[in-house]
Amino acid sequence: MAMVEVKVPDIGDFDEVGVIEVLVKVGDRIKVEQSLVTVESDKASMEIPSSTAGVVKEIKVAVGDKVSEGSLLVVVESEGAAAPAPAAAPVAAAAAPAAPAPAPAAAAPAPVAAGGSVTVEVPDIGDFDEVAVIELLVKVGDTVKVEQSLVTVESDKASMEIPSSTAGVVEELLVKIGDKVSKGSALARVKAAGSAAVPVPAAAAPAPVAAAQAQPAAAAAPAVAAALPAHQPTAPTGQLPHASPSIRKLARELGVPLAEVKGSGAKGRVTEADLQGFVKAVMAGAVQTGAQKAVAPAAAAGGGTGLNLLAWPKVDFEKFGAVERKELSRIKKISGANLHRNWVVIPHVTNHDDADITELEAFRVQLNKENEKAGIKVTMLAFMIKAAVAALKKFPEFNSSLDGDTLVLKNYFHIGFAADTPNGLVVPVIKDADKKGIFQISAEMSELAKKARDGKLGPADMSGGCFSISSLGGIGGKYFTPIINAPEVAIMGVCKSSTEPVWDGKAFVPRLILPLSLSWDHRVIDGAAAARFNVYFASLLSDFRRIAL
Ligand code: CAO
Repeated sequence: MAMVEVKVPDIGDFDEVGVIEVLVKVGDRIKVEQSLVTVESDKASMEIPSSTAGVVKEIKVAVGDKVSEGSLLVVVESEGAAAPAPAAAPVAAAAAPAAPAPAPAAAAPAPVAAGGSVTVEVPDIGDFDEVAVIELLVKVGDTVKVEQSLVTVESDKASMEIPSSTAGVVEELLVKIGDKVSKGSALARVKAAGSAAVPVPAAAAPAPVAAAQAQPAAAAAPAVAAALPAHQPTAPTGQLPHASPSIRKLARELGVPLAEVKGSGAKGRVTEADLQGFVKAVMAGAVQTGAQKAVAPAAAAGGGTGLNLLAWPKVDFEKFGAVERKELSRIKKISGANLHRNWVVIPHVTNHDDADITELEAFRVQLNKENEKAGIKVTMLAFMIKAAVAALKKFPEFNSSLDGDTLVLKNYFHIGFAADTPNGLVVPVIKDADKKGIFQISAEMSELAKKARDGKLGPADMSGGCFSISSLGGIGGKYFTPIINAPEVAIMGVCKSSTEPVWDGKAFVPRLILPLSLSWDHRVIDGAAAARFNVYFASLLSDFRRIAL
């Protein structure tokens, strides 16, 4: 058994390229041609294979290291011939799965056509001959820069993006997906930028570079697993996602775990639209990345923005006693994902205050007595919905949503109320509460609460809310910190009223006190405004006549 140093072979234009994945670990038994690391330039990624079969004894590179031809990658205890092979030779002989980046040499001649149009052709792409176009990266009308990739081509071992030799506007695409191209094939007609089309001279033409291609059958094919927001390569899982270098790069920039994206392109290839769809679904809470599911997002290496959390504790509960396992309800899964996002994304602050509802409660009881026969029961929540409308009118920033850096101020007053159901929490919305009286609000609330308990609420019943109230008053408690129901910017939490001694200036008198907890988004609302909102809201409940002022 001999120790063999496996080094980076001649990889053409790949010089000082970053290692983005280490695909093996110490102790792994590897074959000749098995990929060891993935490196990446700004245009392409490539896997570097082993020239030797054996057991990995040492790994000499880490993610982030820069490597060039001759850089030492791993030390392998060879299982073959005892003599260690010289660095470049075995790798070259090993028929690297990723074709080495061809030299740019003869760039697309880019002849100038009449009217300033340039035909961009396939330059010398080395071993790539009669390769299929698998992706069109631009469309007619797009403005392209020099070196911007126009198409991706693919051989059976690698994929490569072919860049434009000319800046300008794409007038016509001369290839379609599936076409076979070789050196000199016309790719696109580009109306050159500026008055005259100046083709890039051959020597200055950009070099297409090769990209490692998925080897689905290979045992050691890596998975590019990343967590939003940080990329964290993981151990090989057996399947490298099919994607062009630009898509891989975009995925890494966005922190998208490419291995989790379902590809809609040929052979399951991940397209830009697939990536966008995945990101949208994650942001909407409809999909969770593997890392999110594990509640341990990978930390951005030294970036300071990742949640560098410990892995979620994995406990063998059965060891301590009998347990039962119960799948979360559909509502819990959906509301949980939404609450988690809101809690993590929104800088919440909660202000607590009290409202003296002695007179209002007496009025409510009297109203219910008078209207017993009508069958509509009025609870404190209906008054709070009206008070919320009045407070939103007085403090309009509480009736808003953030849209990037823009505040969307609403001129309507739809108030949501949290309803507890056997399957979990839902928030039906009383629409246009400003136009409705206490009885109508009470009737609608009881109808919506029944629908909620029966699991019959539709999306229309729960959308469009401006502000929410979460009342635990029927249950108990003092104060709590409700989570804002995004994209709303504030929520009022209410607990059970109780009779308390209150100093009236001369003596302690018994008063009915309602505890209020207002959570607000500190990106939109300031503490002083929140305190004023609470004071005003409480003053309305203390003397409901003020609502008419
Ligand atoms: N203080 C004291 N008593 C209160 C009260 C308060 N703040 N609010 C309500 N009550 C009383 C009511 O008057 C009623 O008493 P009676 O039966 O003697 O008349 C009793 O509590 C039950 O009220 P209710 O809960 O049926 O009615 P509501 O209008 O107050 O609330 C609803 C309706 C659907 C919001 C409520 O049933 C509910 O689901 N609350 C839970 C909301 C929740 O889970 N929030 C937490 C979200 S964060 O996880």
